[in-house]
Amino acid sequence: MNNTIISFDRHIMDEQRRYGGRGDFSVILSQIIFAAKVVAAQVAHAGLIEDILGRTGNKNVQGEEVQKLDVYANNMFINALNYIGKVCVMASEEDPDMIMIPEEYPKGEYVVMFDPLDGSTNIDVNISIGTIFSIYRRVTQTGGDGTLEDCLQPGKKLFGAGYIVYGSSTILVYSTGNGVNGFILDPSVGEFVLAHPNITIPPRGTIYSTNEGNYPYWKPGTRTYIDHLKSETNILKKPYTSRYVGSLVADFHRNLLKGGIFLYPEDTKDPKKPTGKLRLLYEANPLAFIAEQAGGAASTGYERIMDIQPTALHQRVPLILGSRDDVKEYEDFARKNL
Ligand code: AHM
Ligand code: MG
Repeated sequence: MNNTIISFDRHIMDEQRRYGGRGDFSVILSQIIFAAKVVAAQVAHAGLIEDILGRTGNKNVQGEEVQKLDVYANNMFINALNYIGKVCVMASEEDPDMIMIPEEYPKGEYVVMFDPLDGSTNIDVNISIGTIFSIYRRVTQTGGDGTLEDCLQPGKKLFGAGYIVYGSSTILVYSTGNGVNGFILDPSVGEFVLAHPNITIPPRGTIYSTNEGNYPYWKPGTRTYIDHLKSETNILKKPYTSRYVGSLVADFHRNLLKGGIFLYPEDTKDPKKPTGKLRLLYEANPLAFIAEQAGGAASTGYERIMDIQPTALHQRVPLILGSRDDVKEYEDFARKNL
């Protein structure tokens, strides 16, 4: 029997030996892991701690209600990363502006962005939520504070990305551009251990995940596509299965392992400004990176997510994500828009 358990640290070290790389990056990842473990512990107790579960009454930059656990997670990730001397600037879905590194700490070579607690409307109903993170190399000069230019890089410049799902177990999935690996937090030893090596997403799935309540607001191409998936004339010759958790990380994670397509397409609720809901920097780009690394695809319906040049920190995009052939098929429907 082989007793070797591959811990996250060991995996990072193996990757560094195989592909080269600087220790800086593993320091950043270790800090993210530390914050994630603390958040996982808080999430597990959220039902018991009224103080954390209760709402703050504040609204976040998108005008949505912020719950205390979001604020807690946000602070946790900021405080785990701001003093290590490896990061020059951060940005979070929960903060309207860039998060600068305090004056007393050195500024590093990397930019870190995160959605500290994705799926926050699911916190108080005991459904999986998660954290999404992305890491870029800075493009401005070494030494000083990072700038907006460092934050507004297209996804194709990503250096690494990943997510954590706080669910029936805590799962970490990440990539540094050499494939995708998944780890489970073993609570008895407090370590993430390799559980899903070299994840690849099936090229075609049998699941679609979308908030179908938005059907009346969708463009004709999206409606026809979903009708097609539910028909017996699609490629499977039977209706796709519908699965929608409402936490992007959880929906994506399931589809990554089983194959499928996630859609938050543009809608016309505000006819003057048709748009998607999800954020390019904190949600779409990191998951697009993971999807592509696993052999899948990510698109707005019209263009590759990772090619988009961001223009604002909180820019929203339509997001179609998952199995390659399914995403491609959606693009065909979107283009015809019939
Ligand atoms: P959040 O980051 O504020 O939690 O919002 C993002 C979430 C995603 O996790 C999920 O895919 C989507 O919003 C669900 O939206 P809807 O309730 O409109 O279906
Ligand atoms: Mg989110």
